[in-house]
Amino acid sequence: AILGQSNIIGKDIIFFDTIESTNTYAMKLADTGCPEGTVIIADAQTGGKGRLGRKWLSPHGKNLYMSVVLKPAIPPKDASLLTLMSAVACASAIKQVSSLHVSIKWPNDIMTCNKKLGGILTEIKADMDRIFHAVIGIGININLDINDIPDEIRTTATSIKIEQDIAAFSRSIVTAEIIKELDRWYSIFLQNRRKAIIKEWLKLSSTIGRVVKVTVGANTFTGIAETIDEEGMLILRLSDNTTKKISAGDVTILR
Ligand code: BT5
Repeated sequence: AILGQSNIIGKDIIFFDTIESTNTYAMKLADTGCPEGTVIIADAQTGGKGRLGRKWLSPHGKNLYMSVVLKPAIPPKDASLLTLMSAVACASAIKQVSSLHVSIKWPNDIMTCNKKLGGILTEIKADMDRIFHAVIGIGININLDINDIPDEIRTTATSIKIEQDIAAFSRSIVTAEIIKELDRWYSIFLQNRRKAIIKEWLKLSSTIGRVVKVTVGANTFTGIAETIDEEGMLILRLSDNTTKKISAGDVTILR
């Protein structure tokens, strides 16, 4: 084995022209049994998914829509660490191949210039004690044009092409670098070096230290995003000086 590589992710890559959702397909494939590290990539998704039943804009031939099957022997409560690890891998990869300033907004947003460049959707199949398999879904806007973006997200979404103001950016270069970085960070994850993942996440984060509003279902909490804990939970410092741990939610950076 090569040092710093798990050599697990991307040994098998399955390409589709059009698919409903690479995540949905990968979850089904994992159910029937496939090697860990199997990657599903599609040129277009007809039912691209975000979190909580939201939709992911997935026009043909423009962006990266990818899912990775993992089988880590961890309890389900540690699944958020997989999201953080994947965000670190994606942000590092895009930084390396582009000239963009890339950051991570807790928990799953890949950001540049205060806009969303990509997102991660982690799905798991698990019982109370352990994960049977996890699917990491990665959507990165590469050659998305302004005209492709619907009004509702015109001010919040962007792409590498839009931000770099270039004719086109190579999807395969981004894809290959993300697979390489995921493989590297997954090997760190498997060595149980959680501190190293959290440390790199904090370095790449644009959330920590900011005043944020966090929406969790029908509730909103406003405070200073202080840090994340070993499980990837966001620690919010509220105005009454108490702290609140948040496991999932949507963050708006206020100042
Ligand atoms: C995410 O959800 O950010 C997770 C996105 C994961 C997409 C990948 S693509 C490959 C794999 N297969 C799938 O079916 N999904 C994964 P969330 O944080 O819930 O953000 C969703 C919200 O972002 C939407 O409600 C929109 O407001 C916005 N949005 C939708 N499409 C977008 C896009 N292409 N770029 C930027 N923002 C988008």
